[in-house]
Amino acid sequence: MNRTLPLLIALAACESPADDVEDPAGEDTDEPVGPAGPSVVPIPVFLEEGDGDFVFTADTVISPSPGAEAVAGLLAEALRPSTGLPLPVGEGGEVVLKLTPGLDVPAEGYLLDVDASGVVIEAGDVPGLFYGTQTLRQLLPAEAFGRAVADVAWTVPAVHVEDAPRFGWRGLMIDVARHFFTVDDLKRQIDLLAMHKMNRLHVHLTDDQGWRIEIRSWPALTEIGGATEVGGGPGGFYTQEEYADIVAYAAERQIVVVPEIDFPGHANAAMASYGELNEDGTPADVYTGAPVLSTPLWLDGPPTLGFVQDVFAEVAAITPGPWLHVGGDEAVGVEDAKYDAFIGELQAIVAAEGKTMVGWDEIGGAPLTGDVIAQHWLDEENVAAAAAQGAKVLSSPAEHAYYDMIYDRDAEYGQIWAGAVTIQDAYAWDPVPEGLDESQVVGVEAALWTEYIDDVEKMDFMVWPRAVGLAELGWSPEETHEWRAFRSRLAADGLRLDQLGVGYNRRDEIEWLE
Ligand code: TNX
Repeated sequence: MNRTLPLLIALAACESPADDVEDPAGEDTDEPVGPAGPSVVPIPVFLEEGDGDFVFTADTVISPSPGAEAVAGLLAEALRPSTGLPLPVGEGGEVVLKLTPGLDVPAEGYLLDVDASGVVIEAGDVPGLFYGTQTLRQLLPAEAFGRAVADVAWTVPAVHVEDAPRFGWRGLMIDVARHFFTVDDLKRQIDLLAMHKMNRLHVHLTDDQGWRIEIRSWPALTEIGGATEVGGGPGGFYTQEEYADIVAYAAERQIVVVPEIDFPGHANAAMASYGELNEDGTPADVYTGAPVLSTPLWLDGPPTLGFVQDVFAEVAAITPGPWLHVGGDEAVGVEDAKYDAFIGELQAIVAAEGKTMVGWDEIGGAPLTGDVIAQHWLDEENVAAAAAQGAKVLSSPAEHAYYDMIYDRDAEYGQIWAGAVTIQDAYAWDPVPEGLDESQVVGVEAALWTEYIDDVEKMDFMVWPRAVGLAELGWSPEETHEWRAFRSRLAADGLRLDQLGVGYNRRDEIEWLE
């Protein structure tokens, strides 16, 4: 088993990142391909332009079929502030959202037709319908994403689109433990994910530096563990009601929230909250440093297993989604046999809650049974071991999908242990690990670890536009994956991010538009 700890040998902050960091900005100086008609990101499976266009006016009505009302409501809400149009939802309108159970399109897929007389989006499931409306928003001028009324013609080109995702899991992980982020901060990222057809938000809720979710049977976890963060700030936590609010907001936007409680490593915040979780019976010191500490749970402690069970029972109760992430990474100093046995306990706990266990790739070194997802971040051997035991794989290789990594040597903050991750690096990689079959891969996920990310501006800058590349990698067919063409789509998407006020990195790999 390989449970290496790269951070201990890594440089942490990056005042002066290593000189051998690659800077591919100069590698590809060719003009981007295009402009080639509508710039929808992720690029749809099939898009054909027709003649003419449809124009949204003060008379336009959005008409949902039964079951499509919520999606229609969200579309109207999204378009009213920028268009200033009333856009009522009702019968007999020009913009038709048709939910047709049994329609012959893949899960989350949709058909979209626009001509001069109107728009028809049809799907077999609600997510598909929602994604059809996201494509429609992107076919409008970028100003449609603004928050104030813009004086432009709300024209949609005539198109026929057939679309469905390559992978079922297109996610972003946000570490709210190293630095705390508010409910509204997460909702804002949820909006940005949803417009790019991403469908998972993985929240890293616990770590050495903080515990962020209320557990009613163990209140000191948030009273003590919730009151710290990297750098000594006040930290914070979500009450169960606040967490449910995040989950519901995400669900309306077809995003499943995946909660992570990281055990057995990274458990210092819990151990600082309760003396009985420590071998010497006294609470551990709180930890507010940035470097990874990875204090493991006292696995032989009499209350430990009951504690772990209580935590997952409460988290499962506020998790309508099918997944519980148990961490499992960097259990430094834990003997293999104890680690393996503990992973076995976690599998039983998660199964008893009726959920599927997700863990970082180290879990591949332990015996796995049943439905498990191993999240590849570091070690291909662990991934192969997990897959050989029938586990599915979620691809988050640090050198492409860790957005706490710097973009380049000019970066003012960020990690460098996995190298620089340029926009191209975030886009151009194979989500199917060597030796695995695509059917063994559930999808892709980026990770924003927040040791050095302490505000929303930094979060925006590190996540965007890299996550646009990931979104396309997770959604669009492999044959469409072409960096030069993506560059022009991304430039167009930059205009949308501008409208939304996202402080993304306008790095010169892309010829950004004004
Ligand atoms: C490794 S990725 C970690 C995290 C750190 C991250 C920083 C993983 C499962 N563990 O604890 O925050 O690197 O890049």
